[in-house]
Amino acid sequence: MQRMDWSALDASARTAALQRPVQAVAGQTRAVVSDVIDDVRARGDVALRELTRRLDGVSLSTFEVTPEEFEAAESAVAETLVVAMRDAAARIERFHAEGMARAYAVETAPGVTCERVIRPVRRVGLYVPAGSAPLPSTALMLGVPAKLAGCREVVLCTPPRRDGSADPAVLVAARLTGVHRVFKLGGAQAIAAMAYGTGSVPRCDKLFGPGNGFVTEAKQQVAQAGVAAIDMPAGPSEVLVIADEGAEAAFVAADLLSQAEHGPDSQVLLLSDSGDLLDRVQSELETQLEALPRAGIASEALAQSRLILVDALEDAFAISNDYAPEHLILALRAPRDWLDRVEAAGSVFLGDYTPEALGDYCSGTNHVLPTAGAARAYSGVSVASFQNFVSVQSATAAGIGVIGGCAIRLAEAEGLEAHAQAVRMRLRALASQERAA
Ligand code: HSO
Ligand code: ZN
Repeated sequence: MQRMDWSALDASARTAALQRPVQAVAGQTRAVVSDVIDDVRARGDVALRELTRRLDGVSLSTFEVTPEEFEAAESAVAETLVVAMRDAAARIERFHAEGMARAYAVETAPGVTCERVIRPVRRVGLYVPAGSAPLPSTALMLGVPAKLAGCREVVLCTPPRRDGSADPAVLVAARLTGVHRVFKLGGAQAIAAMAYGTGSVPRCDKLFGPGNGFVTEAKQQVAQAGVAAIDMPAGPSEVLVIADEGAEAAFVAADLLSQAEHGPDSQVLLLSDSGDLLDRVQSELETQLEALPRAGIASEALAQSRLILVDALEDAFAISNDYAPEHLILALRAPRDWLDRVEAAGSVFLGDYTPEALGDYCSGTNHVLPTAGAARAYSGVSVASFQNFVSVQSATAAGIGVIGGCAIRLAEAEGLEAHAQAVRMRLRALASQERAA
């Protein structure tokens, strides 16, 4: 853990303190991913079989999860977990449904109506990682909004295990949310399959979900090629905690560790105006870390973490807004009073009893969030991520009579005569109809 005093740092030390670990997508990763994509594109399922054998160490003749496999998964998953997933899905649905955009219509001039109608993205591809830990919660976070949007075909890929099966909890979560088809495919090959389509995997219009460096790179490459849209560039998970003197050190440490255990490249920052709180958190981190099954991973992440002393909480918010964390925890005595100061963050957690883990799993908000500072301009996944907004307009004869002149003047200013003509022609037709009448 690196401990620093913000007021003692010069500008370049401050920049360095907020630097995320460079996601050096080595040129090699880029090349490997582009080879995989080309191969899947050219040889479809044959390539998928070879790649799955080589990269996941398992020979599969078919990839799609069968009804029998779903049933087996259902009996393999403990009832208590099924209940928890159902419970979580219901709250995620509640929150996301409430935030759905609505269609609307407004008369912008007499006889001119402008509308917005909403259509689901037709075919969407969800990626649920299973690398260091299978994440059934991610299947819920993607499956629920896809269902609310009404996507016609929801496809999900998750890597096969050595024995050729998929993680049963992921399958149960997928079924719970109404995902239509699940494929046992992982890595860049899964992304390529959903982007280009193969004999067995349908081509998807938009791809969603987190993944390792290869998955993220593959998403970026297919998006760049204009083959499929993607939700957002998703990097390693991160949390920034702002805590005051009165914060519970054990709680703060536990939150930092729950982020750190995600991966060695997880980002963990703590800002406080109390040196005493920082001391207490530091010692809590040491004790709690020892007892964690994933202590190895967490301690690697913690080595990169920073505990920063600030002169005043206002400074902490300024730093946080520059950093734009994926998760922002306000371990403050009056957290809501500070909310207006938050300009950029993926998801905010208020007070001592709102750990990030609640949002990760079951409070209702989404956990697929912008990382690496993308929160400055991107939002987390929502129902809108699975929808297209289409504008519709209609003008009556009276309507074009009211606003036609406006269009003609702008078209003339732009030197676009055909535009002006398209309007003038109608105005003339109306004038002659009127004369005839
Ligand atoms: N904190 C992760 C999501 C997650 N946590 C899944 C547990 N499971 C990124 O927001
Ligand atoms: Zn998490």
